[in-house]
Amino acid sequence: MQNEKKAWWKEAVIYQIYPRSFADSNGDGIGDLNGITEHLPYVKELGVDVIWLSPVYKSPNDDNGYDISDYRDIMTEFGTMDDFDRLLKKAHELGLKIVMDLVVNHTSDEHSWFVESRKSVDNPYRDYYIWKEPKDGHEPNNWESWFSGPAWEFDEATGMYYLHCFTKKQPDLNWENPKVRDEVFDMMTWWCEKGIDGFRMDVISMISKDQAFPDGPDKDGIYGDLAPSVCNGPRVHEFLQEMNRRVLSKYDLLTVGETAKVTIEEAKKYANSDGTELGMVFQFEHVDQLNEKESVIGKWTTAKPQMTGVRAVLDKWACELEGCAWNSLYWDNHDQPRAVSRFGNDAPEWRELSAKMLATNLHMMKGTPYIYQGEELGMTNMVFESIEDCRDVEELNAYRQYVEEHKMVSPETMLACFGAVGRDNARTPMQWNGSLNAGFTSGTPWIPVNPNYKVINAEAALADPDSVFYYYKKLIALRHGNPVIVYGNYEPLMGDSRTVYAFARNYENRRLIVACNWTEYNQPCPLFDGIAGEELISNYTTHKDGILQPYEARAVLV
Ligand code: TEU
Ligand code: CA
Repeated sequence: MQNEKKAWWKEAVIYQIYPRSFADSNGDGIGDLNGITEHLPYVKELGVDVIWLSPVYKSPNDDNGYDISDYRDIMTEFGTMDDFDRLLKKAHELGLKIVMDLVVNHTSDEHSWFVESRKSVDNPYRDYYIWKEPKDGHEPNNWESWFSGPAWEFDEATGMYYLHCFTKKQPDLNWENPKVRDEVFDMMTWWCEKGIDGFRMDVISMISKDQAFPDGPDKDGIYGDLAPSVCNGPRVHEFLQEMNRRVLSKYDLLTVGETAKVTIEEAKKYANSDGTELGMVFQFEHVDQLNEKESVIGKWTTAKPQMTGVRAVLDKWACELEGCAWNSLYWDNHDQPRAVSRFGNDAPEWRELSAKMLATNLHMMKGTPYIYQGEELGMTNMVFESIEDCRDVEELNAYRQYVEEHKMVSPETMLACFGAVGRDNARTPMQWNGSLNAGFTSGTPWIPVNPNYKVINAEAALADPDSVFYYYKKLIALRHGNPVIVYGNYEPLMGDSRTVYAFARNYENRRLIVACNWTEYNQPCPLFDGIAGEELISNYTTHKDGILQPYEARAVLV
């Protein structure tokens, strides 16, 4: 039997808020801090423990706040530091913790450090960023930025290139420079002293670069892949251990690393149970899973993932981290399409059933679950009629590169891919009620509202005891009341089934059996036959012997 170390963040459920799309309090069409504060009772009603706020810092919004120009100030559109302090206080009064997004792989090009850095080669801030001489009059290497185009930008002032793994308005910080680390750790301490409860660390696996800066393997026939030289780099664990010693270990924080390209072997270091680095990491394998014939180009596809592939990944992570590192669990976030559309079935007759099935599957697993705003309503993907409907810089750049410049993909195909896996699916406004703009704003929303808001919205969900919302609420309460769900070890079941995802959790003589039918047909499932146990939750009120009904999910404690 496992003897897992206990921690509050292992027992917690996290709710992610994307402030720009959550609630607009002043009618400018952009969600803001006061909008969040007003809706805290809604979050409390759901029963989660922690709110993770996507970035709220000062930013010119090239990448919706993931490009920070001042770490100690609030984005003008979102409000003021007083608004933030009020939000934090109100949240704490309600017993909700607040986890901040920490974006320190890069800053905005409008951050004062970069404004200085680009001025001259001997500026004191020059080495805060990564500058290279041109190579044969070109970029220093063949790397493609994560968001299309070269990862290097030429700067006239000094005739050199700077590295930007993301957009050219997101120059990468040079973590080799001890002054950069001092600045970051001071800033983190400043937020901790304010009383925040943790950090979600943006692309923290990318802070240490291979200092040889070699060309990467061909990526899309145009550029090379930077990931091998940038993700899980040579000094990343050393840097995180230093961060842990100097900041994290001094507070009782939830820390989760967003670790692009993390492997199990690396995760065991990042999230090691001795606690020398981070509490847990987000892995990407179950959302990045694509075989070559399914990819239109790069990440872009319209193919839906198969349950068997998703299960293989999640089971592997659950089993291999058992006892040595803590897992995080998620179906979606602000970078991913909507869970029910991607993994379930968003047709009206199956949407709620399949959303509940997916929720059961994830929330009964081992690890800390994350819920992305609107997931608890079963919000769905969007249909993008034209590129005019899209806002995400990743989508806009991909469209320019693949459709307009290289003519590799037709506009129709590209838009279909955006509708399937684009980040804007998650960023359409939160659907509060059936009134104009889903009750998100009285003005013009910065991104179109999903037209299905009249049916799918929080007001309707709160009025329906059978809603997806109350199902999530029950799952969260079950986790809080049953240590087997938090600490029980993980045991895959029915590995031969192509349709039913099943597993058990074992803890102190209790055994929890979970089975989820990922299809719209009856499927065989013998697990509950002749078992006398307590049904903790199901999305059906009656069951049939030996089968699971369409999208049926059950969790039974024996
Ligand atoms: O995302 C990093 C990351 O790995 C994602 O780029 C992901 O692979 C991609 O969005 C899928 O399309 C983080 C943030 O979550 C994202 O919103 C930012 O744009 C990015 O870093 C840069 O800060
Ligand atoms: Ca606003």
